[in-house]
Amino acid sequence: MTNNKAVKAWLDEMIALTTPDKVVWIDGSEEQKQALYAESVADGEMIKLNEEKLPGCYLHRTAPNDVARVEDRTFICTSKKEDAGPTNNWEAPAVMYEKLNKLFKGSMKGRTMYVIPYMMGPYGSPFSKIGIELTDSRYVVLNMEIMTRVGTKVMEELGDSDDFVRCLHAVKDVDPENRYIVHFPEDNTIMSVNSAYGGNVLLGKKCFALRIASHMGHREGWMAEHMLILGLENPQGEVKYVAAAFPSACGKTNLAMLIPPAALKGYKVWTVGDDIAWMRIGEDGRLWAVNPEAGFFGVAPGTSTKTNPNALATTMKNTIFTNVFHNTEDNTVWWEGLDGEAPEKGIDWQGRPWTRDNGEKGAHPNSRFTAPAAQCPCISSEFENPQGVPISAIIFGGRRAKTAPLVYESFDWQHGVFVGATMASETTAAAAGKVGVVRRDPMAMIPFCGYNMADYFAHWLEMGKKIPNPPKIFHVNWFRQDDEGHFMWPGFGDNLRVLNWILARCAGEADAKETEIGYLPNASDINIEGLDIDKDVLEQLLTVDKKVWLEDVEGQKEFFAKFGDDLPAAIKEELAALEGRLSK
Ligand code: GTP
Ligand code: SPV
Ligand code: MN
Repeated sequence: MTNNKAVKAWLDEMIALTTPDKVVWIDGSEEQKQALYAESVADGEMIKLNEEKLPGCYLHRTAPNDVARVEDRTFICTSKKEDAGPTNNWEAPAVMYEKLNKLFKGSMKGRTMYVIPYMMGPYGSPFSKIGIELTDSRYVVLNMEIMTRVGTKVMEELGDSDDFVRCLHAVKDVDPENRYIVHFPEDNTIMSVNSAYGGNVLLGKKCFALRIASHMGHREGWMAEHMLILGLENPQGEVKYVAAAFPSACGKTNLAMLIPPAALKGYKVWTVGDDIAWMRIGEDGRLWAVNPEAGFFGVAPGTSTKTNPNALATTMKNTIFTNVFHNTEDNTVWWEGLDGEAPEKGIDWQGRPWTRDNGEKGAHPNSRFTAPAAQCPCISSEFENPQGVPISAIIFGGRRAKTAPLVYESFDWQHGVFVGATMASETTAAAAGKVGVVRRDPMAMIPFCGYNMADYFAHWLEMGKKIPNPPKIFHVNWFRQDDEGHFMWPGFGDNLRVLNWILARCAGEADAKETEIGYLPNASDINIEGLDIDKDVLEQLLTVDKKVWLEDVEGQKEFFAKFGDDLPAAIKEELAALEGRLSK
């Protein structure tokens, strides 16, 4: 299938290691894809859903012990431990290769190896990079066909170059004790074994487009970030782009597709990306971004016609649903938070009979849809633009029941990097482990930074010096709660009210008050026309509680202490300055 010597040599080596019965190249054709779906259905790996209501849609269930990313089984294997840093699991490459080679040995015996050449980023773009994933999972192939650009065209783009990321995945027996998601950034290599779930196995996504790519970006002077990209069109028809980093299951897909509230007529949001942004400095001195992905791997629960109608519309055809509820009445799907009443009965995410009142979740909290971006009703006209889009504002945010106000603006780039570096958020079901625990998650990259995070902060600071017209940096929190545990801000479409303030600040057209943590809007600076919110509540959302913030500073210090002398001086400076302002 190829004359590329580097590809052939690597492929031969991996075939010798895993000994598949058959090797099938993925060409990207519709016929091959349909044949694979048909085989998956025949094997019971996928359930074909109602062709009338959900054409081209399928349901897949993973093993109950394999439903989220596994951060404690994820490794960055650089030759020096300090290059992986204190926030990543590390093992010496030679030791890890030996361990993995044992696990992969004969792992595809009796199975088919699929060879998936894929491109991250638009065709013909200076941003784009190529990977080849070898996998024995049809589920992976069919998801990669949606999430990335795959097939023969990619091999043509690669030509005889050896510049591709080598990705090997084997399902084995999904044994959690021997599950490994391993990155060798110095070798452009990723190896994943004993999982068959999403981010652990769709190696173009978090593994390549964030962990490996962040390492590349550090070396090559660009940025790979866990960010959505959206274009906000105002009533005059002008579009401005923002990129926003929120941790997993904290609202990127929702913000990227938001529908403006009725009172704000004439605004429109265009989606460029919902999870990952690759950003470079453009010739005009601004920061430009592309979405390297071609689809959305979105959280299903909570998605409804009220919260995210655009996501829902995107999933109405050609979509793979993973670990959602199977409504056997009409052979469709359901999840908690979807419109209307729950179905009376059906099959839950574990494949067990379920009734409305049995007290169990029908869909797993991290159940997902995989849908082609091109099907999104609000997909941006710039989605395939090889040059990307110019970014006016960068927004950081997380789930904070307390502490963080609705929105604030950093004083400048350096302070903005500090704001990103001190991000914290409550954990969610997107990763295995406890949910709802506040943890520090700088730039929403703690699970995804492919090198020492102290060097990552330094890279951000360095980029700021190199961008003649850098975006302004903001922080938002849609998840503040009152004493009864209710969300104080309506969120979703109404988040546009905050985006509008942000873009007005970028244009120098909005007021703010200077506080210890940055510039905050006055309550009167946020347009609440048509919104049923107490003035008091809005005031509370826009107040800085110095005592609570000083407690947070202690948490920041504790986190930064991990990095020892590697922590950039500018971050230490900002920390001392913040503490000084709060203590006054
Ligand atoms: P990943 O795909 O894991 O990276 O997640 P994400 O950041 O794209 O999160 P997503 O938009 O899928 O939202 C996750 C959950 O948060 C869903 O259940 C949403 O309904 C909920 N959510 C999103 N935006 C808001 C908001 O503004 N307010 C509230 N209260 N919930 C929100
Ligand atoms: C996330 O967890 O941030 C996701 C889903 O976007 S996964 O692809 O599993 O990483
Ligand atoms: Mn994500």
